[in-house]
Amino acid sequence: MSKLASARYGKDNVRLFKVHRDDKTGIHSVAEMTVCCLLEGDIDVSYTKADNSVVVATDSIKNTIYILAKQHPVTPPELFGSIVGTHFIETYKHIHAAHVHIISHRWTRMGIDGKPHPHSFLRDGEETRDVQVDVTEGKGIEIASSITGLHVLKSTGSQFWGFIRDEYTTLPEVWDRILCTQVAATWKWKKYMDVKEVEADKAKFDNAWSSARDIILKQFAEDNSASVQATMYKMAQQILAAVPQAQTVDFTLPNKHYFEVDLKWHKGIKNTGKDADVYVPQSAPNGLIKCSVARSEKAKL
Ligand code: AZA
Repeated sequence: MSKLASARYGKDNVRLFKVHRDDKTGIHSVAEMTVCCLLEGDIDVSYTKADNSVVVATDSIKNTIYILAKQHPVTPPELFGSIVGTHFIETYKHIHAAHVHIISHRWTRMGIDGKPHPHSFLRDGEETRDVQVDVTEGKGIEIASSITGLHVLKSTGSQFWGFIRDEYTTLPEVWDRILCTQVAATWKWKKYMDVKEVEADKAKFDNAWSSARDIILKQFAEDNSASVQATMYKMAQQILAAVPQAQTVDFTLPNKHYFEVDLKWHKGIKNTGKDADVYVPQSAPNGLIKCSVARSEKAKL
């Protein structure tokens, strides 16, 4: 015997671009997104009895996303995700939860002759701003905001020593190394009751994103890092301090290794330790360091 333990379905990779044109100033703003919207509810019979009468077609889900993008602002993505999710649970009685994931792609305004250009943008990196919005009937709206794919490197100001040395250890201790990672950071917001409450916090989402990004970059650059672990913990603590509504901050940092290459076999060239300036970037394997930092009980009071 078997039973359907859980099910959700919807449309993934819905590509969306919206231009906002300010007719008075002639300044345009653009937003490009990739949206995934998955629904949950009384939909079991579509799996177990081949009964499609409960199915909002994934094509209709896609159409709805475009219509809502026409009718509402798509930024900040935390608000647009809440609008999309709430639409589905309010429109279909048998849909009880909607899970919306939005990836916002970078289009940074060009600076031309030292001035911000009104309608030209560049893709300066593959970093994205992501949100996960979970809207559940009777339970409100849960939002997690993320910075993903922020690729950073420093050529000094990073050490790694004092770790366990035993019969499995070959890694030398270092007091100066290259540190490179691709930041994925997520901060979870307090629960919201409805879209109105999310809308009231509208400005906070953009501010939190730029504060978190600034903190990550400043801490990465300025910390004399004892390890990826120690540096990421400092970043998370500072984000919690800067964003009072954030409940937790999660980090995932790959340690993208750059190894020295010993060249003494060629005419005794010195390229190790203090003489190293040519390195081999390693594609695999890499360290992977994660943490979740929450407010302590005392701090919550
Ligand atoms: N953390 C680091 O920062 N660097 C490392 C580790 C680690 O856990 N292990 N090897 N190199």
